[in-house]
Amino acid sequence: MISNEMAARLNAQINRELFSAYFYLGLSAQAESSNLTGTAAWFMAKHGEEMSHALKIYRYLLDQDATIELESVSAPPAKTAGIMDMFERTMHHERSVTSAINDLVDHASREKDHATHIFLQWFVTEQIEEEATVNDILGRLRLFGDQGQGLLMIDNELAAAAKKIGAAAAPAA
Ligand code: OFO
Repeated sequence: MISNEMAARLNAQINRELFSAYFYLGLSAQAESSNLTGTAAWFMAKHGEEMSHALKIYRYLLDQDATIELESVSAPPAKTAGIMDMFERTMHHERSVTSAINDLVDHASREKDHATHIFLQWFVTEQIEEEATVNDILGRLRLFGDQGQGLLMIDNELAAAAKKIGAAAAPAA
């Protein structure tokens, strides 16, 4: 059993994860419309990951006998100005999620809620990995360029990375 306050904060995080999924779905659509099929696949894989994050918290709340409160999900941002803008927005977004996760961990500590504190460690680690990945993509875009051959190479790399995300997310046979 967790406190009502902790449950409310985790419900708000479900909403943030659902927004993240929506955010990536929007970017996937924009990338596909620009013929960046690898980038579109990568954002679609991220969409799936974020849905799984929302469901992880959903499951935790139910296991803790807390109430699920689903709120409306905000619209994703308007059209971006190309691949660099997409990943800059992604970086900004992931940093804001990291900050929200850190606030949740702080609150679990204040409440001495050890179960939630342990549960959230997975999200802390996930955010480190996500920020590092996006930082790497941005670095490669700056190095090789966001047009022509450089863009084609990065789009191909993102296609391969999307397959790996999909394989990692697939249930074991
Ligand atoms: Fe949910 O992993 Fe980042 O946002």
